[in-house]
Amino acid sequence: MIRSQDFVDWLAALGVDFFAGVPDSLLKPVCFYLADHAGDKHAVAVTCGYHLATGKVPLVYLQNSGQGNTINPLLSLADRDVYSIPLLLLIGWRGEPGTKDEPQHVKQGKVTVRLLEAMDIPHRVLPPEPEAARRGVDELVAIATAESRPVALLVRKDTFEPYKPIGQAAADFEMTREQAIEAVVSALDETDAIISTTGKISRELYKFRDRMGQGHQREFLTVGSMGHASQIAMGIALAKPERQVFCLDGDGAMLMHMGGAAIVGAAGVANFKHVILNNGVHDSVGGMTTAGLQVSFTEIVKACSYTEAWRVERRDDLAEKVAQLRSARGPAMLEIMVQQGARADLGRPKTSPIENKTVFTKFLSG
Ligand SMILES: Cc1ncc(C[n+]2csc(CCOP(=O)(O)OP(=O)(O)O)c2C)c(N)n1
Repeated sequence: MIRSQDFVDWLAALGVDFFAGVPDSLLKPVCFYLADHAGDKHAVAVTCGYHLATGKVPLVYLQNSGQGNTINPLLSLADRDVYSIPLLLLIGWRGEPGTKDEPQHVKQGKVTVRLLEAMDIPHRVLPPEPEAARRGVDELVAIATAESRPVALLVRKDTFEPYKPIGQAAADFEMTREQAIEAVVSALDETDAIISTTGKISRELYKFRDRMGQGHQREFLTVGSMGHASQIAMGIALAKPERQVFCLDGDGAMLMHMGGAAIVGAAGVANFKHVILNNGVHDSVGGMTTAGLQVSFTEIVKACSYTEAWRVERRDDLAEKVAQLRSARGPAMLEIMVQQGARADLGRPKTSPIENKTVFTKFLSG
């Protein structure tokens, strides 16, 4: 396995000293190491800017599910046919054929290499043996530099040694995310629909329903497609104006596609109710910091024409706020500040996405 510090040192020796991206669990050690030692920034275009200002080759880290998000800046900005910008992509390869992974990773895993080929991006798998890995890094950075183009390293599970972060101070909020989800869901009506975001929020919702023996028909678990839950909710809310539609969102997911708030606000969807569970981290992939505690989601959505937005920290205040959210004319939002972390035995949905869709659409049509 590779030590994150060695990996970053090899890159530094090649002049690669700027890093940006969205974390992935396969890249957890290196993401935390970078957060401790290099700060955190956001993805392809920011690295292109860094290159323009320095001439250096920056690194972008991402889960392969983020390939779609990067296609546009890679092909219409960094590509040799446009501005020809050298970048090193470090891609966590979830759903690699032959490995067992969650349903949302299967298709993406199959097409990861084909997408890189279609985009004409030289790539290789990062070997776990340090010497071979270093040679691979050297060769790829040499190609990126000589040909002034993006190149990619694919990272399999257990390529990096675990790394214990030093610089992350967890926010000290009273509620756990699980407690907040239970309080929100318990206050809803039988007819209300819930669209939950990617990661542990959906897993905790699923577990809660299991524990209560309530079935899973009232929620759509957005297991992949991070950042898109609110738009799914908006589509449903528009089509089913008689129903209250709740989106359970994370701060990381909200930040990833925050433009959605403007669409929701401008459309004035009265039955759209947005709940943001803000822990200031990407908890589901290990807890790397987001900008969630440095922005005001309530001010943002109000500026996007949501009718109401509240922020709640205390467990005792939550029930009243959920009731207000439910009865408000939307689009309205409740931001709930929650602790980082989840229970150790948190499971995953036992039903498939298609089964989820089938029972949910039946519920919606009822
Ligand atoms: C495009 C993309 N990049 C990365 C991931 C990996 N991923 C899954 S959940 C998650 C974190 C979500 O953070 P947040 O919305 O704040 O919710 P939390 O996990 O903190 O509850 C990430 C980064 C992904 N699913 N999609």
